Amino acid sequence: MKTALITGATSGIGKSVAIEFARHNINLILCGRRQERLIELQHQLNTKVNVHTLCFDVRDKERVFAAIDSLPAEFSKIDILINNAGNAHGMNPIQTGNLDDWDAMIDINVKGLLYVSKAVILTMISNQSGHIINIGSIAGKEVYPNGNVYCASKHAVDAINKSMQLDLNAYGIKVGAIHPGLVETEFSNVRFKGDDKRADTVYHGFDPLTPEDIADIIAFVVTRPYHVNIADLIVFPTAQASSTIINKKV
Ligand code: NDP
Ligand code: 8X3
Repeated sequence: MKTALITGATSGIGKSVAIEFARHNINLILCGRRQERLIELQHQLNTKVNVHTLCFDVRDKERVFAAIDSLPAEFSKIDILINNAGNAHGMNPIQTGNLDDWDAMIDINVKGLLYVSKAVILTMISNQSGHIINIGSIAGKEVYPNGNVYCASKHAVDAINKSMQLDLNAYGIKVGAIHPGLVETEFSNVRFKGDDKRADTVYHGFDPLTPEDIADIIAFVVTRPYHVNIADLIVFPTAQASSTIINKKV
């Protein structure tokens, strides 16, 4: 049986990937900061597969390496890494952007992804195998008004994904990115700092993607034969044509 480490497994896309992977008999290392949610999901899934939880903030590099070092032997061979933890914080024009929001997006979406990857890649290299999936975004392929630093962080994920493909090619490690458009999760609640009414309007008037849609695609990606690597994939809801062109019915 394979083992997957999923960051951001307490909510949204990461949580749905955990549930979908359990259906595919993939053992799970669930990561996030909200311990109670990790434990709840562990209880939900551990009748199907082995589940271990790691509670850490991806910004804290010592904690990242210590957490991955602490894995019990049966979880220490990580076959699949889902680099999913991340969020947008705020949505302002560049001239009025909040510096703490900028730090959060760069520190979590970019540096956090790098720390976790480094810790896991070392073991993948010694195993000469592994599969890394980086969750980018359509915001990593284009920019939109007031998206500035979030878009920059996801453009960085796109570049890191491509760089990993080059650097890890010699080790038999698969690397690919999934770039979703609008997925209804807690993403906009976080972006708008708990203004749930504003968050809801993002997904009004059309059928957004669900986190289960993305999990279904990720399960397909990780179950391809070894010689097949899905390297870069943009996924939109049908109503979406770009970050700003959405066919809303209201
Ligand atoms: P959610 O807000 O529902 O989930 C975000 C997850 O990231 C949570 O599990 C959260 O866990 C974790 N996380 C956030 N900050 C940290 C941190 N500092 N340390 C550790 N974990 C952290 O949003 P989504 O599921 O939508 O987002 C998942 C990924 O998908 C993100 O990278 C996002 O950018 C990307 N994405 C989302 C889209 C969308 O429309 N929703 C579209 C395209 C990409 P906890 O708070 O417990 O730490
Ligand atoms: C999340 C999608 O369009 O809000 O990455 O940036 S968007």
